[in-house]
Amino acid sequence: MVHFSAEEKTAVTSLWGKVNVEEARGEALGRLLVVYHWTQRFFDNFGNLSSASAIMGNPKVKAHGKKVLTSFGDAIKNMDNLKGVFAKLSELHCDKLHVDPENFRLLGNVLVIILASHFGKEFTPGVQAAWQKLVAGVATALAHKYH
Ligand code: HEG
Repeated sequence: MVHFSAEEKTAVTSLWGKVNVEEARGEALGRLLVVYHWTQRFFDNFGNLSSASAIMGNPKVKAHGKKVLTSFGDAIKNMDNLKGVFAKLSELHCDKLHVDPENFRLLGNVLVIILASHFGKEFTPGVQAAWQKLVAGVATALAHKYH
């Protein structure tokens, strides 16, 4: 189980406090679908995903992106218990959605890139290290119930 120091927790929490989830909602999921286009196959009921601008403007991408980011926010409140936070979602993604867990890592890295571009100098190497650890922990926790 990953362990976060007090400094790492502060680094993650203080940056997350400045993220406007409503504004950023479709950004990470949308970019995942653009960059790693094969991930679109999980969202075949989402309508128009035919171009980068269609994806980024798609209301279903935004709505689902908000769910994913909100779920990240829950993780940030429970960094000592990521496996517990994601136990149910891990079962869902494995048994019902059949999402390859590699995609959780890709999404985490996309999120880190967005934070880096948004926060610039504030996203110091130390802050980045804490975030990379968090997204890796989330991906591991989401993959934990896979069989
Ligand atoms: Mg998943 C549903 C969280 C990555 C594909 N995802 C959900 C839901 C949450 C969630 C909270 C809603 C569950 C519910 O309705 O009960 N997802 C979540 C997180 C991450 C993630 C925190 C972070 C890494 N999901 C992810 C990835 C894919 C994916 C990488 C595919 C590439 N998720 C997926 C699909 C659904 C959910 C297909 C069902 C969407 C729907 O039809 O409503």
